[in-house]
Amino acid sequence: MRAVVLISGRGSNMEALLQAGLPVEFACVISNRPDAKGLEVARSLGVATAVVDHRQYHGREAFDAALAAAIDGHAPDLVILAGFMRVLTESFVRRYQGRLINIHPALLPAFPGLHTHARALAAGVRVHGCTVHFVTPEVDVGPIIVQAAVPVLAGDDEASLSARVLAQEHRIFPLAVRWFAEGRLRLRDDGTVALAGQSGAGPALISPLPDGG
Ligand code: NHR
Ligand code: GAR
Repeated sequence: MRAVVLISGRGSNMEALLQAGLPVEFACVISNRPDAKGLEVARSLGVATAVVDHRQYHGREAFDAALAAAIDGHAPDLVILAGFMRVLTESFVRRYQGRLINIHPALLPAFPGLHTHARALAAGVRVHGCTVHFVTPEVDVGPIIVQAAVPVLAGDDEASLSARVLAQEHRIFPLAVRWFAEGRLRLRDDGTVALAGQSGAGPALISPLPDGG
């Protein structure tokens, strides 16, 4: 299985994927920002990198066409958005339907879009988290593959909450990619997720815990 990872910044999710010992050949890490820190991390791990700078293109269609050309040179089975910050056009998404996944820093369908941790704090939710999903043309509504929940604690700010969520992102993203690489995960034609070999229900997260809990 061959994968291409798209990033825009720090690249900690990308690094978690590269370091997870997955049965995946990471052919290339591509950033839309030349200064993305994740590019250096990828190189230091021996993975090829490329930049497709969105500022060099007039309009999303032209950028996405250049991005697709860079991706298709590697003939990937899976294209992974790992902190990739540009909304993709419908034609781009359709080209990679069923082999394009994203990690979103919220429990979708709550808090799609940007600034999810600040919005979760403002809403007063007691449970927050992250979601891996197949990408569809409409942003952040694609079929959900796996989610992890964390408590929102008294005194949390954006930094503390995002760090707690990020630790779970680094667990569930490699898990989802492993399922895909093992042929256990696919997007059905009806838009639902098929995952083979799932065992029984795990523990529940209750936040805040009742007194004495
Ligand atoms: N594209 C499609 N068509 N569908 C999705 O589900 C996508 C997508 C592209 C990216 C990631 C997503 C997230 O997890 C993602 C999912 C960027 C924006 C955004 O508004 C929104 C959602 C996501 C990523 N980006 C601004 C834009 O104008 C730029 C913001 C910036 O550069 O900082 O593209 O949250
Ligand atoms: C992650 O929290 C990821 O879920 C989020 O940005 C961070 C990237 O960190 N993605 C988005 O907000 C997509 N719009 P990373 O570069 O260290 O993986």
